[in-house]
Amino acid sequence: MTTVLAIGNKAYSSWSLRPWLFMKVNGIAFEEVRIPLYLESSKARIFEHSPAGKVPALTVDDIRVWDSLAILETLADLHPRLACWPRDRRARAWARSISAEMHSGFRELRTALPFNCRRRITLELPSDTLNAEIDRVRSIWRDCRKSHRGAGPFLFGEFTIADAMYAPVVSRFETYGVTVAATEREYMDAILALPAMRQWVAEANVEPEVIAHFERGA
Ligand SMILES: N[C@@H](CCC(=O)N[C@@H](CS)C(=O)NCC(=O)O)C(=O)O
Repeated sequence: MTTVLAIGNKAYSSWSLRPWLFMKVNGIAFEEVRIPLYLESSKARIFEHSPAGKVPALTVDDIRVWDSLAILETLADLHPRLACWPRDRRARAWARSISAEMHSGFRELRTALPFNCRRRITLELPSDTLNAEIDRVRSIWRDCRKSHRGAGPFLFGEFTIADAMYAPVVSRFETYGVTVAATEREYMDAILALPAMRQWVAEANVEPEVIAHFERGA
């Protein structure tokens, strides 16, 4: 099986982190093609992997899939033995709902807190909309952890696609110093302590590219 995952800069590409982290945590072997974004040559290189012209994109033999959530769903299809989604049907519906909610919403969070896992900055005067989105993420984490506390440190106990979907937000909360309560902090620490997450950040730290948009103040 030939598996190739095309990703953007590790420093900046939150969407790329989702499938990359999921595959690493689950020991799914793949060839990584890192395409630094927003350079003269970037778009043409991305189109070699994705008709949408965006990363991440996954190719497994003759299967081509793009968009992070579609990639994660395809990995669940290809690896039915892995706990890609929670095994319990009710928890699975819940995990799918919060994953889709993250995928299609939280616009203000994305705009006001651009992903940049290399930085440390203090969030000042967040707007009401941003505060509401932060509160929603925190309550998702709290509710999931409350129900699955005995089963492991992640949202549904074991690491699932839902955690891959929320890992970039964990990074944002960490880098922008968002204030969280103890349960939420525990969850963030579990994600940040994953060897794969540490590897992503370590590799981001040595990337030479700097993109001004992602470096601006919050
Ligand atoms: N909804 C898509 C979003 C993908 C996306 O916006 N990727 C950005 C990088 S984080 C990108 O490829 N930007 C480069 C470009 O638009 O040229 C997903 O989940 O994969």
